[in-house]
Amino acid sequence: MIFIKKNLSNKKLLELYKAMLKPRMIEEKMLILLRQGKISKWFSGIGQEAIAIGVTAALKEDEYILPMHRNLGVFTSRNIPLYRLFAQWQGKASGFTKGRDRSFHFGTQEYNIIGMISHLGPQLGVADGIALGNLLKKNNKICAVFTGDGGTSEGDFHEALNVASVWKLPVLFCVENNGYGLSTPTSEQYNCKNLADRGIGYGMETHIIDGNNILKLYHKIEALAKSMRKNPRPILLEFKTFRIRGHEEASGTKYVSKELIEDWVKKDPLKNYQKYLLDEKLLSLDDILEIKKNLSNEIDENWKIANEEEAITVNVTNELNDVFKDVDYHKIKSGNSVENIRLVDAVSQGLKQSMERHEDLVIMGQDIAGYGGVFKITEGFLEVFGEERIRNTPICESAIVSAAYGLSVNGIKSIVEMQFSDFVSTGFNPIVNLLAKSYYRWNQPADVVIRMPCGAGVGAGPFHSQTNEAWFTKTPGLKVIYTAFPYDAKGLLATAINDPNPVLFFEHKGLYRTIRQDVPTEYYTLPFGKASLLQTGNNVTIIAFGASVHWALEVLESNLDISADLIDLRCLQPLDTEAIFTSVRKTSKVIIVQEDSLFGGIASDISSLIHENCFEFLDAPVKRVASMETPIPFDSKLEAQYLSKNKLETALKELLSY
Ligand SMILES: Cc1ncc(C[n+]2csc(CCOP(=O)(O)OP(=O)(O)O)c2C)c(N)n1
Repeated sequence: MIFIKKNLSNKKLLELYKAMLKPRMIEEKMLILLRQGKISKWFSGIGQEAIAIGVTAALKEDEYILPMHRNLGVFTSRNIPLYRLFAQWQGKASGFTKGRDRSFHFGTQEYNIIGMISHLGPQLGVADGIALGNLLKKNNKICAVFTGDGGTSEGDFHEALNVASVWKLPVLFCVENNGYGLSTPTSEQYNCKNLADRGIGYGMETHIIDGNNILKLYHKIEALAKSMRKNPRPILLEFKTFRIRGHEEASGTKYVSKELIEDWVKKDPLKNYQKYLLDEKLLSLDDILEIKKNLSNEIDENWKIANEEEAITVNVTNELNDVFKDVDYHKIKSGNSVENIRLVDAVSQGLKQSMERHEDLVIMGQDIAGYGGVFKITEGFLEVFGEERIRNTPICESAIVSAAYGLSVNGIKSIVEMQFSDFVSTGFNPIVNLLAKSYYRWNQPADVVIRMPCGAGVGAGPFHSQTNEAWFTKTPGLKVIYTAFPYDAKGLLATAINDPNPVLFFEHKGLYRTIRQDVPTEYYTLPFGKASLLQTGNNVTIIAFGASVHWALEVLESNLDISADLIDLRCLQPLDTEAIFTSVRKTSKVIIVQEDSLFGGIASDISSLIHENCFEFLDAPVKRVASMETPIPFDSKLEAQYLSKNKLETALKELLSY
């Protein structure tokens, strides 16, 4: 292996050596501790250290790095006290996740490191968001994100590269091609010559780098980083290296030929570099002993601290309190002037006023800029707020949701418009795994609102008419709002945007242009978790949300003899259980109507809550009314048959006569 020092000082050369030695020695210790059962799984990066060290050394300390599971060197290079890393691996309080997540699944704003979620790919979109934040702040910073060769097969990789290229985001995409993804060799992972070639398809600068030669690697990345800071753009780097140990320690390396491993052991980045330093007389054998002794002491002392730390205290309240970041809700009252507007106008007005209020708030979505969105909610926004804040996106929900999270990591609020709520399925993973779990895992808020135009009544068939709130209401960490009226939509949208937690904001598109109301013209907020009691009565409680509220109103209008409490939930998560229980205790009969099909919908959970909390007050079994157990069909007659709307009146009368 040939090393060329170019203009690097001897001090820098030695720093790079020590930086590579440190993770190597920590790993060697961890492998022993793993066998003793003192730490859980271990993903070895032995033989790949030069990449993490070279990249981290080339970036500035205040530039974000997004490492993967084999990049211990990123963490050690940022000088995280070792006892904190060790405590993290043991699930102790001095770690970074209060025992809630393992190994390298954490981030730390203190050290500008954003760790991975197990799903690998979303990491790349998060880097896009961080880089977008850097561009918007005009701070000339870049960021680096890692993935393995296996991870490049995920759609997220392709989406993230595409977005980065279209938006010219200063992201260094680092692919560590180490020959295997778990047991799968690269020949079964992809069918192109070099992974770097994939960048060409995205119009991106790419480089192939020897991942085991620290000096080549450092020189190259240092130069690229400088150039990216001046001329922001994404660059794809493929590092050729090899994973000489198993995927994780328990799984071994039976599927890899001994010869191949032996070949790569000869290319060990640390040993070869050490030899170079010895040959150049920059290092002596005594120096090595001394450096190793110091490192070994540091590791042992820190291990002792972590090992002696008590196990995490188990406390239910602590866990529940960390699902959401506390919100300091300020009610902002509306002025006196009102205007009679449609639901669609209320959403648009709410958005616009929040854009004025939060100067760096960004909206992202397909066709939302010049075109104004398919429902024209952001029409005219581009002219007022400019293309940096009103961002048309490529069709890639997953990368955009991940990027929204990255913006949040970088301190910027954002809103993502799903063109139709049905399409959220292709952005599902980052919502339920990245956004929803972030605060619980490492207290990093995901300050993102996802707008969800949903619902039936427009004859749009199985992929444009779903109401899919139940996909999210069951995931801890997400707030779910679903309004039926313009006044609520505008006020609750403002609250959703102020809230630092992830919010799914459902807007029923069948109501967009059919429901009007007097709505304050000025900005105002409404509190989450408060249902609204639309009508009061004594004989039955009707619980509804979204379009079903209007179905219930229609039924009550044509049956004036029915004395009912009508509750519009407005917020599904958090749910106003008090309003529900108070009403049920008064009326003793309850019907819950949802537009979604029955099984697994929120009506089922509300029904259970009522049974558990109000059983002795009930005069009849709780009735759920929901749509058919089929996908929602296109033809208007089929759609009408499918929808729960047509069953409500009969079910209500049956319940009343029970
Ligand atoms: C979406 C997803 N599928 C499967 C896995 C299981 N898994 C974890 S790591 C891994 C291999 C990753 O290979 P690569 O990206 O090449 O990284 P390496 O482990 O080689 O560093 C697999 C299959 C996962 N974590 N996430």
